[in-house]
Amino acid sequence: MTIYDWPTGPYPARVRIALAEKGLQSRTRFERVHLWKGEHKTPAFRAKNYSGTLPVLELDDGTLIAECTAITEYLDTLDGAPTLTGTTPREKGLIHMMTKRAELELLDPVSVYFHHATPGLGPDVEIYQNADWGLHQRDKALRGMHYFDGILRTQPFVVGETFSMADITVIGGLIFAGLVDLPLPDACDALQAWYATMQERPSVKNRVAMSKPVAAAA
Ligand code: GTS
Repeated sequence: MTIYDWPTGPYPARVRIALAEKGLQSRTRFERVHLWKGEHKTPAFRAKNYSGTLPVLELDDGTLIAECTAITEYLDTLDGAPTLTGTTPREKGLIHMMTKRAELELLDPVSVYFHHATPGLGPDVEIYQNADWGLHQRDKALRGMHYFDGILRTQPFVVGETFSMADITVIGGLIFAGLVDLPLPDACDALQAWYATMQERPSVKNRVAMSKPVAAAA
């Protein structure tokens, strides 16, 4: 299977982390789509993903799956043994809810802040910007950090006792926040401690290097 992405992108990071957690790297090839050149907005790429965003998974039969949640669910059930999206109906419901909440309250607002209230991907790609909206979303993201800090004060992971897609989504939000110099508030010490632990996971640590070409044998 092929992943179309940009190695340092926060949304691509979510799928890279999921691939590593599932041990699926060796079955995956990466195709780089140059975000800063706007390659994700070309008609050719939009034919793969109408939304013009990364990442996109292409299966060997040509099936295209966009959206990090959809790709993660596909990868997680590929071997029939889900570890990231829950096994019981209760777990599945909670993980889906908290993943969506992490997108709505943290990751997507940071992304809107980047695209609207900073130069974003540059004038050729950012054809419409609204700085007020971007700053409003930055404040929403900061409130989201306080929310997840509260969650992580009483439990080791975003959904209880087990690492899941919801943790990966919060990690994506904090990766993006780091890239746009949006520091975690001092008061969010539980979130800071959790993130420090998450960054030690091999899946998180090695996510960018995952797609580096292997040097040819001499
Ligand atoms: N809802 C989508 C998903 O979950 O896959 C959002 C994907 C998304 O926004 N991806 C970013 C993108 O394509 C990639 S990155 O910013 O994390 O690298 N952004 C480019 C743009 O122009 O919106």
